[in-house]
Amino acid sequence: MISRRKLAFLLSLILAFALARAPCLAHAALISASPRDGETVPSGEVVIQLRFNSRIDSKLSRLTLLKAGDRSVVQPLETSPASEGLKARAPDLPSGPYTLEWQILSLDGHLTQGKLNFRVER
Ligand SMILES: [Cu+2]
Repeated sequence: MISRRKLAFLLSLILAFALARAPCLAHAALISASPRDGETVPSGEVVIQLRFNSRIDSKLSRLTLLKAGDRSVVQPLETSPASEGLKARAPDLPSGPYTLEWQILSLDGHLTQGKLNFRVER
């Protein structure tokens, strides 16, 4: 028969393990994006909107828009909080391929990042 002390130790191990893993279930994953990856949008102002599956810290999250060919930063994007996500406006984008890189801090303190490509055409 297993002693109480051993049982308590085992239970605390299991609990510690569960707690250590739990926060990682909550970090932010992209659930929708506008423009979508691979989308072609008309030239002019492009409104960028990303939504995640959990709440994020919008002050410590950032979006970077790059010209896909030479990877030059188009301009610093001003982001504003949207519902569980981020919003930004890129005024007057000329035609061409672009890459949007995002780096998000979720409220559990984990950083996630990713990117998507879209095209601007007149
Ligand atoms: Cu996490």
